[in-house]
Amino acid sequence: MDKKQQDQLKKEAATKAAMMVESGSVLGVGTGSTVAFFIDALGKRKDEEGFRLKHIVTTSNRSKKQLEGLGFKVDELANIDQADLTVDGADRVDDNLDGIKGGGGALTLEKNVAINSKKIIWIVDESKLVQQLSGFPLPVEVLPISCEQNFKKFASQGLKPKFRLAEDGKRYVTHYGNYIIDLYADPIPVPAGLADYLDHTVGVVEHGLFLNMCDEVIIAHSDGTIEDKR
Ligand code: ABF
Repeated sequence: MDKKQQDQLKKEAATKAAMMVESGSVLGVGTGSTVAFFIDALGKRKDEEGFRLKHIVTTSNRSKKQLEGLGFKVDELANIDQADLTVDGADRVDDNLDGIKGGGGALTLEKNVAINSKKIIWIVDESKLVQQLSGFPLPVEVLPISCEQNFKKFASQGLKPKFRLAEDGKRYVTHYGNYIIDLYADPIPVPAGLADYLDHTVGVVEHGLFLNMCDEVIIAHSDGTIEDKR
């Protein structure tokens, strides 16, 4: 599938999700190229008679800028109680609707928005679907103060860690001033076990395993069909 075809699939999934947003609701908007198409489609809904959103929160400055460019006012997560619906992308989704997210480095805010959402929809093209979470390194946001120790721990566990690098070749620094260690152990045999290990590792801020969180995945298939998986 070439990029043009993949973009078309992303756009189709994104447009379907945009039509599911209820006027007057509190909306969470994620990050990524598929979500960028979702934001464009949301912008078209602004022209609908009476369509308005009570609040919008988002998971990255990139999405915030795109939303504001379309005339939407974006709030901070701390200023709302819960989102009625959050629409986001994902790097991999398995048969249980568990996912790997954070390829774009926004995993910490993504998970904080997700956990404070009544409903979560992921929008993906079929290339993201896997039977077992695999095929994509697992991002782990770590505090700089103990990153070397944690790197060694991950290596000793056979998790094949690599510090994520920015374009200048230096360590990528997240919005919160932390580093990201990507774990290349593949596949992830027991996602819940690894998530529990990471959740209890001092110095880990957040990781990209989003388990038992997603309610529905809208999948655009290369045969032109759009699948709603719940
Ligand atoms: C975001 O969606 C990230 O978690 C993930 O990296 C990204 C995938 O975006 P794309 O649609 O560009 O593949 O939420």
